Amino acid sequence: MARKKIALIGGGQIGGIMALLTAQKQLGDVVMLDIPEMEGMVKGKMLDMAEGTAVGGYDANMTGTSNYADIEGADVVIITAGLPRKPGMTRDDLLDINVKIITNVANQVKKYCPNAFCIIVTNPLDSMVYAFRKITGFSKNMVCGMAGVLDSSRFRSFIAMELNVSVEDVAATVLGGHGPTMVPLPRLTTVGGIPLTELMDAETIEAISKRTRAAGTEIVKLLGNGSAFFSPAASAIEMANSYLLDKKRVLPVAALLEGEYGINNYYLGVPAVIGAGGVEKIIEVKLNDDEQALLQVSLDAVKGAIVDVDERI
Ligand code: TXD
Repeated sequence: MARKKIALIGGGQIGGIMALLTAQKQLGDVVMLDIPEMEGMVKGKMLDMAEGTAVGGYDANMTGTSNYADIEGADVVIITAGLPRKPGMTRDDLLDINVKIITNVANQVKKYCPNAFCIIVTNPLDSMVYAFRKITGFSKNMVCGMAGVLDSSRFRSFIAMELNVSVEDVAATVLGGHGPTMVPLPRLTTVGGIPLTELMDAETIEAISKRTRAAGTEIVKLLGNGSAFFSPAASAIEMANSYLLDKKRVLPVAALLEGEYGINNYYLGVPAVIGAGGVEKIIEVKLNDDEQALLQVSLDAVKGAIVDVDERI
């Protein structure tokens, strides 16, 4: 069987880690694309990685390019092209510049990879994935955004740290938009099958939820120049992995809602099954009134950004 082809659009911080993880997991060959001014950088980065495959013990062709013809026929396209946040910026501050970048990327992906499973990572996430879908017109199963896997990974990690247990045993989901209004769901979180609410007091749970909502900003402040990249890269590759291996993982992803959760025509984070059909199924969880109200607040925040996108494309 021929190797799969994974195209990474944007060869910066997240792109670099994704390329390495893709090769290490033997998911396929990697083509990393960036703007012409960065062609040397991505060619160098990928050559460096290719030269490490011998010691890493994995086989993958790893190439860098600024020519879209080189991504032709990719099975998966993961997009991080755009600017990241600097301290003091919100994700929405990136909208103006990143919507222009996503418009350009979407037109090229439409031309060269019409059958790819597309994962958008660029911020502001929920509106960039909406913009990408609007421009490409791709089927909704094949376009989704990465945010919930990262947000729930942060939530799970903080819970594991607090309880001093393996993070593997913490199952959780985070709904809503990728921003300060995201909705961690402690009521549905379990640790080794035991409800979190049995193991932790309400105050500690609230403190962990709060830290989760601000986790990206915490990293932006510490780094001083850019945003998180290890955990976002691992999260996007987990989604690609589930698609390529038809694992049918249940993962929180930004998916196009058409009536689910009472929401129509917006991308928002919800649990979904990711398999060979892409976003195969959105899972609708019955929320209580408080959770539904929080989801509504999150949706309202995303709606504002969508108005801005619709004005621009
Ligand atoms: O959960 C999430 N979705 C996120 C999203 C978590 C963390 C960061 N998230 C966002 O991902 C972040 O706010 C940014 O919008 C993207 C990419 O973050 P990264 O840290 O990888 O940014 P870099 O290192 O600046 O890399 C971006 C690359 C850089 O090399 C640019 O030259 C390139 O994008 N770029 C382009 N590539 C192709 N085509 C165009 N037009 C283009 N413009 C810039």
